[in-house]
Amino acid sequence: MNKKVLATVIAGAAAVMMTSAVMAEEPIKIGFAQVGHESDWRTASTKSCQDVFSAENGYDLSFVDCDNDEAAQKEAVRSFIEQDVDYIIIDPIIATGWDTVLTECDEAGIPVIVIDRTIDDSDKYAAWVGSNFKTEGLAAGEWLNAYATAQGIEEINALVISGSTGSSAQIGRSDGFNEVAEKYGWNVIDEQTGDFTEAGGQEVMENYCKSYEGQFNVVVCQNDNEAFGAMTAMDNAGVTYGPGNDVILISFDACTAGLEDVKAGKITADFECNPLAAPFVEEVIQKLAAGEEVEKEVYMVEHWYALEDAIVEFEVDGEAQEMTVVTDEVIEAQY
Ligand code: GZL
Repeated sequence: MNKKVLATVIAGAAAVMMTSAVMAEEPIKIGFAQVGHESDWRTASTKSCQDVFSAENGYDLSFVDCDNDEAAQKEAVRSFIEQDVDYIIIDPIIATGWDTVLTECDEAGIPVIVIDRTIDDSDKYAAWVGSNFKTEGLAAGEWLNAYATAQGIEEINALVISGSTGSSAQIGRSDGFNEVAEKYGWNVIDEQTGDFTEAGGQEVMENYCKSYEGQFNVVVCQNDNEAFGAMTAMDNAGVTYGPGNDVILISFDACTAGLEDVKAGKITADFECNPLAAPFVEEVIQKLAAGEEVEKEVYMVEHWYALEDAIVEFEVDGEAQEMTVVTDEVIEAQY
């Protein structure tokens, strides 16, 4: 069952469960402080929440797009406390600086659910639903080792375009990939942030093409939108990428447009980060409402994508990894 269908089924089931609540009670008030609107991934994440926490499903959603501004995000959370919402959802722009405002939520008796990125300096929240970003980074590194070996590529000279500095997605993906790079003695020439945006990816790649002309054979973009920008910059600089070309291009997120670039032979491997977490957040809220225990951490299921020729066997932490061949059907079913 593909992601969209699964999310719909879960949302539908939840809607049925909530309908009775809707018939009986006031809408459940939810405050959601979203990172921003920087990427296709973010758009899908926002839609997932707005689809699930809708008026028809018995919710009153206060949504704030914090535009990648940490101060605005804290302000949004405090506004939810003033509105006396029933639950607060936070996708934390960066992983630290949260204990004070989470203490205020706690004192106001408002449960907080963290979605997607993590909060690393406080545990004053009911649950977190998201991805293991370090696993994503490790998978990208171990895949690269297996693929390069299969291709007879002996030397790896990599450039990294990282995500928003200090976000757990950037920290995890960098830590994972760099751990593998060290293990195999690769040369990671440079790592600069593209802030998870297409413009950021293009700007960094333009600088890389000037500073490191002819010195690199791998580019790692920590999300698809950065990869789109990097491809524009490489096109303009006459650098070819994709299987059999100058550069192996690796990306994360595996959004629909990213998988289209895999199928077109531009991105060689795309490591998914699943944005459709809202149905699982709703399950947490329903359990909290029923006074039930909730898991502190809920991990999303994710896949690693490539074309047939780039499907190789590799392990992460001793566990064999499955890869998914990108086809039109896979693209159609993606978020
Ligand atoms: C990861 C998420 C990241 C995506 C980017 O879970 O926080 O932020 O990888 C998005 O596309 O900008």
